[in-house]
Amino acid sequence: MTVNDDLYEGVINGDNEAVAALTAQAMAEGLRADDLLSRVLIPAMTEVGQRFERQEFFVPDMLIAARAMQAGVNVLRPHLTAAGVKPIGTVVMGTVAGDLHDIGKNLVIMMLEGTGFRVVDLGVDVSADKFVAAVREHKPQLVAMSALLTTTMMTMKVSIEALKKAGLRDQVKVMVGGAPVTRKFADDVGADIYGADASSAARKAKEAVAAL
Ligand code: B1M
Repeated sequence: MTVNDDLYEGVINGDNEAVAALTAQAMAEGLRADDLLSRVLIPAMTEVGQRFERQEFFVPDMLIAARAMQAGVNVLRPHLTAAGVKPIGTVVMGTVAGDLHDIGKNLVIMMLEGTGFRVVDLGVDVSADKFVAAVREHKPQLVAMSALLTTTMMTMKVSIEALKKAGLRDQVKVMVGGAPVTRKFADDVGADIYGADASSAARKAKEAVAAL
């Protein structure tokens, strides 16, 4: 078993302490933070989802795996975010109404911060009204919406329509992403940017803001 194998198993088994220690060990051995995320931690969560679908795992198992993943992500955070750099723009980000999944959102935030954005994190279960109020208050260049459920992704359209109704849509770019979201869906709901994963989301956000 390698450190990566132990880490993968640690996430699946929800072993917070082992995941934090093994992530730190892997970093000390010279592994890259983004590689650990994309090759070990995220695939472990994918396996958790597959076990849930096969009814081998239940909601509490997903929850403890999510906490373990977060323990690893917390170790990686300083390696993924840029400190003390003048912001290249402001992003308001949240997981949409009815949706409580926040691991992907938090990773996208870390990558956006690492790219130089100031990010206002609205948390989870963010209503259209809350997105509108945050745009009025923080005057971001970009609004970023995450959804993990097929039942909640349509609220992205509701939030985009609310921005239009408030007369704010022309002032911001809108980026959408999350496991069920596709490029076509992003176009259909009237988003400007589709983010397939955290690093491409940050890259596309930077390009979009540079083009303003
Ligand atoms: Co949930 N859950 N869950 N869950 N959960 C899924 C999403 C599911 C696919 C599992 C499955 O059946 N295989 C399934 C959804 C099915 C569907 O809609 N078709 C599901 C379900 C059904 C549910 C409940 C309904 C279960 C129940 O109660 N019966 C319930 C719903 C609660 C709610 O939200 N109202 C529920 C609850 C939970 C927990 C609370 C237990 C927990 C979440 C804990 C937390 O987030 N703090 C949980 C978990 C952990 C999962 C899985 C296993 C893992 C999600 C995750 O964190 N992945 C998930 C299965 C899976 O996805 N494999 C599942 C890792 C994360 C890094 O990936 O979030 O996709 P992801 O983010 C990626 C990209 O998508 C992208 O970048 C990230 C990194 O590259 N990205 C963006 C994300 N947002 C972006 C935004 C962008 C750009 C890119 O721009 C704005």
